[in-house]
Amino acid sequence: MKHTLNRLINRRVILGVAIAAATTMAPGAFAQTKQVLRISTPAVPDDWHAKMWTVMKDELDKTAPGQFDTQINLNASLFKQGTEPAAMARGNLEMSSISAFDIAKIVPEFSIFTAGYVIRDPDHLMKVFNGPIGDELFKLVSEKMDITILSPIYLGTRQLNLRELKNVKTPADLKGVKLRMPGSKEWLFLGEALGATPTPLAFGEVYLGLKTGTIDGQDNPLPTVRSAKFYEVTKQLTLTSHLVDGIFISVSNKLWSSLSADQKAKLKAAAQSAAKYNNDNRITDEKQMVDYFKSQGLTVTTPDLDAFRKSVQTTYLNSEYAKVWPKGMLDRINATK
Ligand code: KDO
Repeated sequence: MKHTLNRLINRRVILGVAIAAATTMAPGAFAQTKQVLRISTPAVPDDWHAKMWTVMKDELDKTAPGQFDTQINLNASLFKQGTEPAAMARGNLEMSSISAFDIAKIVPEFSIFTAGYVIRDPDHLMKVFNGPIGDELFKLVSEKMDITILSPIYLGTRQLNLRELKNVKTPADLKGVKLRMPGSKEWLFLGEALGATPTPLAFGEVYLGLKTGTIDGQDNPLPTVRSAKFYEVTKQLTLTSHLVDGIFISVSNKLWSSLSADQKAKLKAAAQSAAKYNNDNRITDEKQMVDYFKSQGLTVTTPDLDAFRKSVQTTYLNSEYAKVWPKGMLDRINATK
C-alpha cells in the first residue's frame, strides 16, 4: 500500500515537471532549432569589419526572427588568423571574412588579387567581384574549399607604417627593413615585392612587435592603423597604396546547404548590408585619416608611386604566381569599369 502510494506521488511529480517545462517553452520551440552561426575574425572591436558583423546579426534577427543564433568572436579569440578556412571546411566554424591570400593557398588562380597594384580602387574591387570574374572564381572556391562567398568587402588600401623616420622614395629604400606580414608565403612575397625583408607575425602580435622593435614596420589600411592603435608605436606613414585589399564574407558549405532558400536569401542580404556598412564607413574614414595621424604626431610621406608600381608589377609578372593566373584574367580585370 505504502509502495503504491509512493509510485503515485512520483508519477505526479514527473507529470508536474513535464507540464511546467512545456508551459515555459515558446510556441513552436519543438518545431525549430536555431542555426548557430559561429563567426571568427582577427579584427579588433573598433574596426569597421568587426562592427559589420553586428549589422548582419541585427538584420537577421529582424528578417528571420528566432532562426539564427549569431555568435561574433573578434580578436582571433576562436580561431587563429588564417586558420578560419580550414575550420569552416571541417565544420567547426560557420562564418568568417577570409582574405585573397587565404584563398590563394588552395585556389592558386586567386593569387592575382594578392598582387600589388592590380585593383585600382574600392569601386573597381566591388565591380570585379560582383561581376562575372567573381562568379567564376567563387565557384572554384566553393568546389575546392567547401566555402560559399556571400559578399566581397573593401578592407582598405594598404600603406606602409614605419617605427622610425626613413626617407622612402623607391622599393630600394626598403632594403633590409623588417616589414611584418601575416604568416603565409603569399603575404611574404608581397613584402619582398615591395623591396623589404618580410617578417611573419600574426596580427594580434603586431602592436608589441612595433613597440619592442622586433619589426621595423607593418602594412595595413589607415582605418586599421587607427583602430589597432599602431600609430601609438610608429612614427611614419608612407602612402604606397600598394594593395587595394578585399576580404570576403564567407559561410561553410555545410551550413549553407542546410538552409532553406528563404534563409539563404536572408543571410546573403544581411551579409551584403554588412559589407555596405563597412565599405561606406571605411571609404569616408580613409579620406580624412591623414589629418588625424598628423595630429597624432606622425610624419606622412608619399613615395615615387610609379617606381613602386613598376617594380611590384614586374616582380609579380615574373613570378611563379603569374603562371597560374587564368589566361586573359589580368586584361579582363583591367577592362572592368
Ligand atoms: C593583417 O594581418 O595585416 C590583416 O590586415 C590581413 C587581413 O587579411 C585580415 O586578416 C586583417 O588583418 C584582420 O581582419 C585584422 O584587421
